[in-house]
Formats: sequence, structure tokens, C-alpha cells
Amino acid sequence: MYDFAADSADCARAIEAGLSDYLSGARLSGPGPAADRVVAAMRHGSLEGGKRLRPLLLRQAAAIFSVPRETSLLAGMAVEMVHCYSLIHDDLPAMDDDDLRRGRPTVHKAFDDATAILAGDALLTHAFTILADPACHADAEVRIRLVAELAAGSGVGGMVGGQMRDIEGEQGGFSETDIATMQAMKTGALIRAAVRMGAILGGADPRALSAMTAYAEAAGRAFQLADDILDVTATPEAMGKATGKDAALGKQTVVARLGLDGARAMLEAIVNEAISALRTFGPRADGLRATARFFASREK
Ligand code: GRG
Repeated sequence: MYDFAADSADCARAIEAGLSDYLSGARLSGPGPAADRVVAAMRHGSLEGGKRLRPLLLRQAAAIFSVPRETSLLAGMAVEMVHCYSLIHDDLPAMDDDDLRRGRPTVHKAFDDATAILAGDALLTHAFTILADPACHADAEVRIRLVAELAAGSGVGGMVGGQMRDIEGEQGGFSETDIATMQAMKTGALIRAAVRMGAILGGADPRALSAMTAYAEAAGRAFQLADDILDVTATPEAMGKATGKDAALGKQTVVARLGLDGARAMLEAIVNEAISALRTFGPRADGLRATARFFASREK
């Protein structure tokens, strides 16, 4: 029987070790102390913490097609590097201006703003270096598809565009549809890319890829709705956070509209939608099913 706790812990360990190895000075071979400083900031922003959910989704999707864990590791590291870059930049004073991330000082607090910008830029860049390397996959066509998928999830049609819409939304006037689109781009697009990259690694045919995409889109919505619910139910710090920009948007979230019970019922329905998209895959998709359920039950 599939064991989510064991599998997610194993994935987190593998990603931590893979990133730590990749982000060693020797591997990146930057000359001199300036490179040492940016590599240290990249390490600070990507190691020791994080649930590593996107690499987990990627490897669970790949596992449906019997791709071994070692084969999906590098692509998982690439997705996680993009995620970590987005968090480093999101924490900057020009964006959310946060002092803490994963219980530690944010990168711009531990270093400085310029170094944090460069560390994020470098993580983004090296994510694509990893995908372009034949070590990631022997077939160049697969590598190109992985690059295109991650770029689509991260760029203006995905995460960056969603972040821009989020910033615009601070002025108010966003409809529910606008908020749903913003969230699908800002948070959902990278989750979607992670799942599809796993399917691409596994050589999924168009039908299977479209079922996986339906799963990923519902899972992304579940992740975001769980985050909105956590914003009002979690720790006092989370309540404090909801007094700023998030609160301005928060007035228009599902939680505000339906109340907590209504939002939880909707979350349950979205998780079921994600799970039913996997019906053709049988027990091989138990990992992805468990992760969708985890999204609904997570406490941080
Ligand atoms: C700066 C281009 C750019 C984009 C930023 C990801 C993002 C876009 C902003 C983060 C804002 C936020 C808190 C969104 C809610 C959902 C989210 C992405 C939470 C953090 O992801 P987790 O829970 O974090 O996977 P860990 O720490 O486990 O990696």
C-alpha cells in the first residue's frame, strides 16, 4: 500500500541532497568571492526546509509510467529551483517584504536585496541548465519538452504573470474570476508543469497527458484553497499576515464568500475532482491521489 509519509520524506531527502550537491561551489565553478556569495545565498534560499511538493508530484506522475525515482530527480530539482527562486523574489521588499521564510531569515535579510535578486535569477537560470543536460534525460526531444513546460509554467502565461496580476489586484476591483485566474497562474501553473513534466518523462500519450493535466489543475486549485483556509485558521502569525495585502484580496476569497465550512466542503469536492481525473491509471496513481488528499489536510 502506498505510504505518503515515507514517500514524501524520501523525496524531500533526495531533493535536499541533490540540490546541496549541485549548489556546491565546485559544481557551479564560479571564480572568486562574488560567486561564493551568490552561491551561499542560493543555498540559503533552497536548502533546509520546504515540503518539496512539486518534485514529489513530478516523481509520482512519472512513477505512473514506471520511471525510476533516480530518473525524475534532476527534473524535480529544476522545478524546486524555480519554486525557491519565486519565494526569494516574493519575499523582497518590493513584493511581500517578508523577514522570515521556513522559520529562518529570508535571503534578502540574511544577505542583501541585490544578492537575493541575483540568487533568485541564478536558481531560475540553473534550473534550465539542469533540464538541458543529457544527464536529465537521454532523449533531446524529451529535454526540449521539459524546458518548454517549465518555461510555460514559470513565465508570463504562468507564475510571473500571476504575480503581476496579484500586484495589480491590490488596487481592488478584482472579480472572483479574476482572482481564480490569478491564482491558477501564480500557484497553479508550476504545479501543473511539475505533473506534466513527470508525464513527459514517462512518455505519456496525449490522452494520458490530458488526464494528468486535469488532475494537476484541480490539485493546484486545492492547494490554493487550502492555503486560503490556512490563512484564517493557522497560527497567530498567519492571522497577522492576513492583515496586509492578503487581507485586501482575502475579502474576496472563497473562505470569505462561503465561510470556513463552505470552503472546506469545496476543498473536498476539488480533491475528489482531482482524484477522479486519475481513474484510468489504477493503483499506479495512488501517490498522486494521496498528495491531493494531503493538500486538503495539510497544516502548514
Ligand atoms: C516572484 C515571480 C514571483 C512569483 C512568486 C510562489 C509565489 C509567486 C508567491 C508565493 C506567495 C504565496 C504564499 C502563495 C501561496 C501558495 C504558495 C506558493 C505557498 C508556498 O509553497 P509551499 O507551501 O512552500 O510549497 P514550501 O516552503 O513548502 O516550499
